[in-house]
Amino acid sequence: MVAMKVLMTGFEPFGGDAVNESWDAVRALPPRPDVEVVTARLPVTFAGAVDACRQLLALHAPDVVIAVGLAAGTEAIRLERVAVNVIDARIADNDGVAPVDEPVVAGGPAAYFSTLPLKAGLTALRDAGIPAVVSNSAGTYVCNTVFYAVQHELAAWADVRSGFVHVPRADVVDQDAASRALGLVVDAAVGALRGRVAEPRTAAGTEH
Ligand code: PCA
Repeated sequence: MVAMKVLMTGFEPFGGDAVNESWDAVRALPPRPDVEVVTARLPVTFAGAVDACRQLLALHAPDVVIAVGLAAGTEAIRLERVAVNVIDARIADNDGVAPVDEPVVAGGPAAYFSTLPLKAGLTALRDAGIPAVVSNSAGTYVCNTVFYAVQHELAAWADVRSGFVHVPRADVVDQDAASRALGLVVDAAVGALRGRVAEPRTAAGTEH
């Protein structure tokens, strides 16, 4: 069987933190059978992160792309459903840049959905005892920007699954559990591409 290629990214620290749990979780990803995983650490800058992603996609032509970021203050792994075409930065990025109400891609669609099998991933994480939710907003900062830019780049590609996962701080979900969770999301995406994983009809919505 031809090995699938997975690109998984985390972020450098930002906002005065010394670490970023997203990169710690990505780099500790347990190896997967029949899957070649390429990992990269992205800068927390609007321009640099998007440039880096475009280069990584062109270089590796991955079958699965999972970008991962830290969502401080959250209590569960967040499988992001939707990327929106807006930047509204509450704090400056690591370049000191803080756009307000600017598009990620001028003239681009309002939003893109994740193409990861969210409900299969959610079920796998919950079955593994890892707290997980489907989230309907990845925010309006660098994470959402990367998510949107990746979905926009890949919109014309066939047979690719891509999306974004936010991890909580390590005192809520430790690095081992976060890495295992990312591995399960990879497995679900690869399984979906191979036609082996069906999306269960599991309700995961919220009223607000
Ligand atoms: N979290 C930020 C940017 C980098 C990161 O890890 C976010 O959620 O936008």
